[in-house]
Amino acid sequence: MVTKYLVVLAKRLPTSTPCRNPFSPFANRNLINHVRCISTLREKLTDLTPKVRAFVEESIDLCQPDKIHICDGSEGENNALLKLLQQNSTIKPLPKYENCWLARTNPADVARVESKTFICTDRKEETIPTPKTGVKGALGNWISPKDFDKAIDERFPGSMKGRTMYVVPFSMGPVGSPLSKIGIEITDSAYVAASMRIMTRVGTPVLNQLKKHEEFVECLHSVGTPANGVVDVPSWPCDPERTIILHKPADNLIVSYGSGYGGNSLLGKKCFALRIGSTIAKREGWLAEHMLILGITNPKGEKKYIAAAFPSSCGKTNLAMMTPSLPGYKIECVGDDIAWMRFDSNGVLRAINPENGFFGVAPGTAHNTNPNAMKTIFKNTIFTNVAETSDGGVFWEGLEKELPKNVKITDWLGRAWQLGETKTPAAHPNSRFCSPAGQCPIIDPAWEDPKGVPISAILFGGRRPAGVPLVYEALSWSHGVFVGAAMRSEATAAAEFKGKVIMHDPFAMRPFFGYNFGDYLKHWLSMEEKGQMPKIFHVNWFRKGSDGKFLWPGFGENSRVLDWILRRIDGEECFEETAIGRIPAKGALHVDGMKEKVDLDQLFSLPKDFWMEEVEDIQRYFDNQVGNDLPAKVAKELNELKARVYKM
Ligand code: GTP
Ligand code: SPV
Ligand code: MN
Repeated sequence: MVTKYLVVLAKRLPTSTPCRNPFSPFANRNLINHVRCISTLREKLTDLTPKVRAFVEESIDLCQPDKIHICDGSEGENNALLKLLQQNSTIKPLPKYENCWLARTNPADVARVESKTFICTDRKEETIPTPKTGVKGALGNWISPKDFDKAIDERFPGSMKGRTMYVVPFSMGPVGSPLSKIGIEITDSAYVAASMRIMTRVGTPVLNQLKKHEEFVECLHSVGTPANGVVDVPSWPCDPERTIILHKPADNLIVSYGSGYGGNSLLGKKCFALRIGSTIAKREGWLAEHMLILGITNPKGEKKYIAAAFPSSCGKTNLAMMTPSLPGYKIECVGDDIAWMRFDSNGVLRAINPENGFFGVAPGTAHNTNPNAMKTIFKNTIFTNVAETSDGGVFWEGLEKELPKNVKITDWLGRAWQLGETKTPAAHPNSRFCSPAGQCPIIDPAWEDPKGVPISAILFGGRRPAGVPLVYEALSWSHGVFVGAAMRSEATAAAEFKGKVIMHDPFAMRPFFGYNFGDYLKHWLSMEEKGQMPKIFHVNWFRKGSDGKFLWPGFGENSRVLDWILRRIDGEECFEETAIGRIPAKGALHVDGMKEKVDLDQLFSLPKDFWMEEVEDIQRYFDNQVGNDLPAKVAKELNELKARVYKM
């Protein structure tokens, strides 16, 4: 069934065209007819600005879709997309909530695939540092221009046959803000079109903006079809074997094939806002980072903004929406995943959240951990790969205590699942909610301020089960840059890694660098010359005791750490010097009134043998992965840390 919203172009076709209904499912039966339809359509693309039109036409030539739909971003259009997705069984309604939907993917398409993500530059060294001979690089994947073209040639010709091509004009950041950037995503996935509408600002206002300034990032996406032509899961077509995600910074171009999931397909997010974004930021002198942005008001009514980089699935959404347990504090959310930061004319570092929604990890989200997320996600939300309850709701690990009595659960694979019985998880560990940011009850009043918000502190952090204290402060900007460079974290389900291995993830950007990490470090170091730099801290909510349990309760209690950080920003002498940086002085961390008794000695202990190994590991990592691209200042910071650790 074709609704009026899916035929915006057809309406404008003269009735005497050779193909009377180019949107009919049968229009493509006859190839000549099809070509005529498309060429007729082409004439009707005249509303588009020349560059957009050229991009759409090229994509039509390459992918040969049956239909084209230019997204206007309207409510009606969204309803039509959702209806179509239901007809195709890609989503089903969740009647327990308001306008909420459950999507189940092909089980082979559940997370980002870092091993198949490439950056294309003429020279390899522009993209990745040269690893030591015999060592495999782990700071991104490079592809040559020749292989880039080949990868496209092998996958895209005819990839949209029988499908609709959606043209999604989107703005990263408020439409028209000088800090915002525009993209056009061409996709054959209605799920992607519907999700992009939540995650970014889409539609006609963006096309109008392009009439003023025609610059945009070209994003081409196809879920593809396996080489043997067999689509395993018709409701979720994809081609996991041949999935590839390509970026060409020199052309502001992103090309993604084979996956419909998350960062692989919602191209505004990691591909544009981080990988292409970081290359634009380098050129223009600003920062595009994998960071949440929060506003925090202390009991005296003083408000500051903090940005924090934690690797995927390591707590950004939770911190950004936190309900502080410490009395008198208020947290407001600007963004939960990406920050674009630049200096204003007064030398103040200001950040915007380029996104418009949250693509958040579902498992672990509950009233006791993240009540603000719970108040955000039960309307106008697309859930993906969570479990389903017989009363038309959702379920995932962490919601056990909130489960109504007598409901039956169906897991993310569609199988019956029983609490306490079934051994496999009900929801996929990387299952997600996709919700409009404006629905968050604590969204910051300035979250769409085109000027951005002033940043007073930058936090780095990760999952470190041993050795790394709850919080420490860097000694200087360059020490802070070193701390970011030396970040490590336990692998999570957000990408294809298996097991709890501790991986290096500098700046939480390892999967998202758009250019050589050594140059990225130089860029960060150079920021100091441009304005007032925020203080840098490292936090770790995930240290474990000898019993294997977390030593720190986390979530709302993390406000106690933010309180100490704010006092440090204000210059309070509430710290103690250690070999690795400044930690709270005895009694300086406000732990009064905590429900759980916390072993602060363990939480802040700095075992010498652990740190001796840690500095050696960082040295090895820098030697193996960054080599000659490591800035001397960062090498010097490591040497100084080593010297301090040896003296511990
Ligand atoms: P991406 O969206 O992948 O970038 O992840 P994220 O960094 O936003 O992580 P998120 O806040 O979604 O948290 C991921 C998981 O970590 C969830 O299961 C959370 O419940 C859990 N988590 C978050 N904060 C804390 C914390 O302070 N302590 C503990 N123990 N777990 C936490
Ligand atoms: C992440 O992996 O850091 C995410 C999810 O935020 S995705 O959109 O899939 O990249
Ligand atoms: Mn993320």
